[in-house]
Amino acid sequence: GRIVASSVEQSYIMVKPDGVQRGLVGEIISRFEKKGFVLKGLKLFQCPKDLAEEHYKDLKEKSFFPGLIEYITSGPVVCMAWEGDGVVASARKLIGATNPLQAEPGTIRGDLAVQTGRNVVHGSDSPDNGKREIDDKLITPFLSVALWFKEGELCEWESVLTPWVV
Ligand code: RTP
Repeated sequence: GRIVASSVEQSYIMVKPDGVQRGLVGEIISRFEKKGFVLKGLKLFQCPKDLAEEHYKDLKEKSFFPGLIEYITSGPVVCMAWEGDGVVASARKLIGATNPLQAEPGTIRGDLAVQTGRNVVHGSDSPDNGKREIDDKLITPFLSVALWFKEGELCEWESVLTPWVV
């Protein structure tokens, strides 16, 4: 297998350890499936400390950083690559505000969580970060530096949603 450079927007969505422990994996996947985005990568994964630190490096100076790293590495996460036009911004809306108490009902965090430090899911905050987190081949064609997926872990496939949804 190989990582196929995709011109379509992708968002890295991750069920955090609390979401896995609480049995919310199916519920969370279901929301992205029903919306009409296309799943290109999926795995259960124990995140090592150095990867958690790299993923959240912009938050390094925050007081909550050590607790955040401990949380993300405290048990397996579910790593997903979802594809579609506008998927990054749309996924942020489906996920809801960072603080689940401020997240609207109907969003994942609004429906399923109460604490910022246990907010069950991550979504890329920009298309460029989607590439950094899933598949960086478009930015650096000869060197894959994507954070969460390796060669052969993404599938290039045509969904039957095309052309009815996508
Ligand atoms: P994410 O990256 O996980 O999708 O979350 P986000 O964009 O909504 O929020 P961000 O500001 O990037 O923060 C990343 C994660 O750090 C934890 N956090 N804890 N205790 C706190 O005040 C605090 N603030 C943020 C959350 O798990 C948040 O999702």
